[in-house]
Amino acid sequence: MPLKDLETWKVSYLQILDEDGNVDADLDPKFKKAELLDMYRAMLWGRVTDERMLKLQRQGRIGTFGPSTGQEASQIGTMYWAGEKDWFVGAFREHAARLHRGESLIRQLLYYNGWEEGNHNDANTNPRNLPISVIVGAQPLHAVGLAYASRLKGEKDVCALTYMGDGATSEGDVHEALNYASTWKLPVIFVVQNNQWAISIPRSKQMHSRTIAQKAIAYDMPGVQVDGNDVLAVSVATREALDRARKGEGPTLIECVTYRLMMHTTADDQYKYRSKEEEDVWWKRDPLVRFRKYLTTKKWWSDVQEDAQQEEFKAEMDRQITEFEAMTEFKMDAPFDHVYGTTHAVIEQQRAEYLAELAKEADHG
Ligand SMILES: Cc1ncc(C[n+]2csc(CCOP(=O)(O)OP(=O)(O)O)c2C)c(N)n1
Ligand SMILES: [Mg+2]
Repeated sequence: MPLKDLETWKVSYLQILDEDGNVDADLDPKFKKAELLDMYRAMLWGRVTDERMLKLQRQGRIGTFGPSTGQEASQIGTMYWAGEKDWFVGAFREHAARLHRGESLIRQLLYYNGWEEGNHNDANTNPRNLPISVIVGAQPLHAVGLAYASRLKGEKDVCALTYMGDGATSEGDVHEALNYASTWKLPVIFVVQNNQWAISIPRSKQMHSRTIAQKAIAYDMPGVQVDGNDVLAVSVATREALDRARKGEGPTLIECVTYRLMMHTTADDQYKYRSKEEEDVWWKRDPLVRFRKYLTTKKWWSDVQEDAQQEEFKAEMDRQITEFEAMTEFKMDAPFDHVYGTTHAVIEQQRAEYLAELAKEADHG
């Protein structure tokens, strides 16, 4: 049947910094040395704290934790360029991004020990950071609502950056969010961290689409696939998306192709469903290693600086962990505070029963 083409589409891919630390000269964004070093330190802080959290979990000092090792370029390459007024609407695997956005390690320790206090922004935290949220795919709708509200309030230049995994893009909520953002031309950046797995389900069993970036086409918004282990590519895509959003040109979807180098969470054994060999391939693409190679070649970073930085980070981690472990004052009934926006008789009754139970336990020593 002879049909007329109404539109044809393409999906673009961006890589600037390859696995060996070489930069494509034509695409080099030529960021300032200070910016590059800042980004590297932020990625390293994310990595070393992630590794320490895993150890703490194995020692029984924190509860279940979902590591972000391997995804630092996707997280810092996006979050680094966000402004104070922008909304950060993360999910549950944005450890590095959260720390960069000013959340303390103590806050993470609180959260992963089950204290409600780990959900609260303190005086030092940007009030536009939303707390950790484990509901797969729920966050993009929140980002859309916040971007819409910011516009209604007449705020200028405000964007919402929201994060999700490859698995989350199979959720209806994500598509509603994409549709609303596109229809209302909202300043939202959808960051998909395609880390190849949704717990034990590989991307190939999750969707037939060859890319996640192409899902943007259905909503007529720009979508791009980037090497998510290349902080320069992620940065360039993010800056373009922020620019467009601030000019009133609407949302963007950025698919960061990356890999979850560790287990899904500490409650998971990834070798039940994938091989060590597969992981080895991705360790060679480690976002930190290639970035460090690049900085070292430029003579902007050295082994001596690396060692000194690691020492400084270790001391800072020790300090925050000690401070956290000395904390004793927690609000035991905090989980009852936010079930509804206002007090509710049944919840208050349950709160009273719970507190009475705790008091009884305390009496029995
Ligand atoms: C609505 C909902 N369904 C199921 C779960 C259980 N769950 C937690 S993480 C996860 C997989 C998410 O995969 P992906 O979106 O790729 O993110 P990743 O864990 O790889 O970062 C699932 C199914 C959940 N938290 N929320
Ligand atoms: Mg995933």
